[in-house]
Amino acid sequence: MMKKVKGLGFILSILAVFLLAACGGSDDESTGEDGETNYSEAVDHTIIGIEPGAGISVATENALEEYENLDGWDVELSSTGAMMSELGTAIENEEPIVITGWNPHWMFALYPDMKYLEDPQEIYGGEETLNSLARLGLEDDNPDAYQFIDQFEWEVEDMEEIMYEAEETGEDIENVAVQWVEDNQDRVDAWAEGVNDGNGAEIELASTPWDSERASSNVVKAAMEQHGFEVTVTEVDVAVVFESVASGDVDATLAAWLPLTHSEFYEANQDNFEDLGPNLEGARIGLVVPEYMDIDSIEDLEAN
Ligand code: PBE
Repeated sequence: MMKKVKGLGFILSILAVFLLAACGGSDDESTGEDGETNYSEAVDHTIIGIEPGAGISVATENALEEYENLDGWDVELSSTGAMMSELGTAIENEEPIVITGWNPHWMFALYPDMKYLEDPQEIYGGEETLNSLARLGLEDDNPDAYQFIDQFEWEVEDMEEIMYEAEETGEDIENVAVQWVEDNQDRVDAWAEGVNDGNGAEIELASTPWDSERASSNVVKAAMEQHGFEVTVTEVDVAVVFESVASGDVDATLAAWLPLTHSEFYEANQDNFEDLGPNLEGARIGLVVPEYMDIDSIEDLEAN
């Protein structure tokens, strides 16, 4: 009898070992019982963002407040370069990641299998335009420079072509922009239509350090310099871009993402600059994930 009980105990303990192994088989706590990945746990309830102060960073902080299902989430703000390198590592290992993404940028050219998460609360707005702003008085002081900047317009694909090439070749964006102007002379000529030679007039453009704005500013610089203007591009924080156009410290900027991304800076300064309208249409910002993540909406993420 004793022996029998012992035997049963032995069998039970073997069973227990198997059961434990089966349940705890995965040391990845983000895999649920049904084998489905809990992406929110897998990414540690963290969105990988870019520089603090960027419009998209401000929007993401709003998203964390407005979406109930993002309760207990954080956004890691550091730099665009750091975010891109985390994205690269995640994609290489097919791991989940949630980033702040936008177009125009080379991220979708390099990693085409990514998607924007639906944003039912429209925290990230819809289609954005990139607008040119001029300081008050530029039209009177230098109507030709004003007209050139006003006539500058191009497409998402143009900007992304420059950004992607700079990324792929390691060449400085400024040089790629100069080359683009040489290769697209017909486009550039349209911006100069009816504009008199600048006769050495100095023009200062405020830009941000993001590749998108480095591309547009350096394209316009190269194009205006073909027409006798002396153009300086000054890279500053995005808040300072708006302030410096409003104060008249610089002549213009091509870098205003509207109506949402830079709305805060726009509204704070809007009586003190002239909005020349879009130089690019079809821009977008939002939360972006790799296609292999089986979710479609920000609301598919789970609170912590
Ligand atoms: N961006 C790119 C900027 C504008 C240019 C989307 C990262 C932002 O302020 O969010």
